[in-house]
Amino acid sequence: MHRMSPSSPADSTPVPRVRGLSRRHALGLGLALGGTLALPLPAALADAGHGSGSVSDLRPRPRSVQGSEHEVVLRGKVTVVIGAETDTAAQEALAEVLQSAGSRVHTVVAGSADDIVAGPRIHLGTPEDNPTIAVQLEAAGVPGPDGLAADGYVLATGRNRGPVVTLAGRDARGTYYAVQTLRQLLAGGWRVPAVHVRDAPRMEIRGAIEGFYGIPWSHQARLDHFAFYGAHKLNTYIYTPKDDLLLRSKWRELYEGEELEKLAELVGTASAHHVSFTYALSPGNDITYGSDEDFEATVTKFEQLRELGVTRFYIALDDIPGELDDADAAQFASLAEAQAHYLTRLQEDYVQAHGLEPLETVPTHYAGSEPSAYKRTFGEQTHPDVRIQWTGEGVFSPEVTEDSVVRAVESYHTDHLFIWDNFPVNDGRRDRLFLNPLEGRAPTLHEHIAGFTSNPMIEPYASLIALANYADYCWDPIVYDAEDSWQAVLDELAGADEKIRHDLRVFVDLNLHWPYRDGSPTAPALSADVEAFWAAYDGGTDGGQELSERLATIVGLEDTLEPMASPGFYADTLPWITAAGHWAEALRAQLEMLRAIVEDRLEDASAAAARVGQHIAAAGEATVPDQRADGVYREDQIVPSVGDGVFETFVSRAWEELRAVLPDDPSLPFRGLPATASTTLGTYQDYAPERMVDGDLATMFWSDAAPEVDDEIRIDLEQIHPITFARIQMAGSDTTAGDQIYEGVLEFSADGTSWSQVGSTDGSSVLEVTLPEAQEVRVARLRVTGKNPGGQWVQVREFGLGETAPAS
Ligand code: 14T
Repeated sequence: MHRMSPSSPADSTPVPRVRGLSRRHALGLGLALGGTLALPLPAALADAGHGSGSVSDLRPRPRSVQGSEHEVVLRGKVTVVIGAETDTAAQEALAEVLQSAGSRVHTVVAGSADDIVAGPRIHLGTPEDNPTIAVQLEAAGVPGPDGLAADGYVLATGRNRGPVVTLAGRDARGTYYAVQTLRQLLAGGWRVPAVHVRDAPRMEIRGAIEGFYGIPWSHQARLDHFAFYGAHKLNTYIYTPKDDLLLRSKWRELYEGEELEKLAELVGTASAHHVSFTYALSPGNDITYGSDEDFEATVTKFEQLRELGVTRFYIALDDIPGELDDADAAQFASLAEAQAHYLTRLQEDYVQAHGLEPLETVPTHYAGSEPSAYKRTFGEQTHPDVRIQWTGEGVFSPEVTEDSVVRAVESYHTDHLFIWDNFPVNDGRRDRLFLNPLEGRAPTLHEHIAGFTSNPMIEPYASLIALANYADYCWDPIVYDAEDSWQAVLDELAGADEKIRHDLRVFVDLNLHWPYRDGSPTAPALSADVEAFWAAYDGGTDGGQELSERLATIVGLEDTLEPMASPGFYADTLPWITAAGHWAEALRAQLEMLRAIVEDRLEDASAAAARVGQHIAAAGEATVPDQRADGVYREDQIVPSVGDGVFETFVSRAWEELRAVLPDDPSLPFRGLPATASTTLGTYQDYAPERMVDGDLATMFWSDAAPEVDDEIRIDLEQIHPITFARIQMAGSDTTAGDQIYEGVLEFSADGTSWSQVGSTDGSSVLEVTLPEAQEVRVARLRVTGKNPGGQWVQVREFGLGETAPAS
């Protein structure tokens, strides 16, 4: 009999790493497992024949796994022994697992006459709801789950008048999680390895908050998410999409008809996967915190949800006015005081009165750990049971450190802080997917906070990568290994096929840059191949085979990824997959062009160059849908950004190679005369004005506000030239309007004083003017004559003047 290790999941000490020891050796030492790759199991078990899974494949990694003496083969008829009150979700999940292992399930209630039967048995339940659990654990010599944290469980294999698997939950959810671990151990096969798993999470709250702006997730996506959360041991989903009007602008109105039916199904399905559905209302835009009517309106709304089975409620106070209305100003000294009054009243008179779970909230000032009057009043005056969310040092937090969390807990005067993590949310960069792993959260945060909810992307299935990372991190941050967790979920989404697994990684590589973290990598695998190519090119050696192969793979992704295991991931990411294919085609044409240049076949170079433009134009098509404040869903609004800028930079450099040998080639992108740039607009971050005249379409000027009438962008040629052509390329692409000047006039001047108008904007992102005859010009400006319709800012990729118009 193997003894339980001293480092049971109840204590928080990291278990010793056993990496480097052979599995047999580690088994001999009887070490407990801390979720490292090396496991103290006989290799035969870890490698698991007969189509079964192995302990090293378990995610989240269990806190402790020990070898036991007997594996259990679940073939033919399997008897499941439950208690009268054993969790039904766990029962159903177990029946499904056994059926897909090919077994016939026979369920008996403990205490009935046919308790003892021939063949393999599974005892399922908590020690409280199923009396056979304690008996079986005793026989196996394994301590029960009572000492574990909430959601914990024990899984033990052994023999007791026949082969037995005991699935013992600390509570109903723990029972369900024991089944999830069994499912992973079987992995579609029918052998349960000889193990005792003793497992519990280090964080109590683990999940997602659908809290972004933009197209809310579909009903089906939410249902699919709940199944995924159950399988990955995530227990929380907070419903608060910013563009569900009945949550924010029309928060006092009740749900009706189909909307209500859908919510009912969400609540039921969440609970069938042991996901706690939390309903988060955002009344802050027009509420009077001290008003009885608004309190009643809140309660009436919550009651509608409580009738559907919701037991967890939340008030979201982010992104609302910082001032009180007149009625509140007469009653309260500050916003924090007014909010605390409202929250406390809800907690005491509604939540506690109905025996619900503690109220949750996100304050109006939800970022930064430094003390403030707001945070102090909010924390001190809100009922101490209320759970408070916080986003880290910034709205987006590249790092969340232990020091920062400790300070935040103090500043908010709360014992119940948990993190609203703005990762991988992309509502501020809707052209991007963030497929990089969750990183930068300290391994000790569970000592100070209750947990994490991830604010995901507008694309639900593309967000599953990050969510699996959160599942693993929150379960045990001490052993969380971002790379390992990320690789595991990529394989899960890809499925078993090796080619699909490989190709999915080729795609994911193109979507790794997270702009909120300095030094975040840009398409690292593609970049390495591009660098190797240029090194060989510059060195005059043969090279670029890897790049060619990678580009061929990227061109094929639309087909090769189609049968991947997660069709939702494929559908969500298809605009980016397709755009990547177009970029790869453009680069392939340029590789041909470069080869022809090197071999001095200039006609061939020119012919290859002529094919590039169409692919770049195709990559610039707006194919991503969007939804803005008007609540209307529209197809084809946004140009997907893929490749983290690496494609664009390659293209610019390749054109320079062609320009060096064929300066007048008609395929060359127009390039303005050398000029300096300036503007009356402010500059966002380091998107400086000179980027409009650097000849690089991959870089741009970006204003830090919407333009006013008479604002301008200007270029100066430093001397007079005869000019017949001008082009201004604004927004993110030549084909789709975006951040740009919507109403403006293009004016030329020879002296910077007297101006003549030569053109005006028409709402598209590119303004081109060809004059019938040359004009003497030193300075050109685009001057704003009217407001931008949606208050958009201004981006300018290039602003150029030419003595002659480009050929095409
Ligand atoms: F309450 C929060 F913790 C929070 O993050 N609120 C919003 C959230 O809905 C949004 O998805 C997220 C990411 O864009 O940021 C918050 O909203 C913002 C943040 C800004 F920095 C809205 C405008 C901003 F300028």
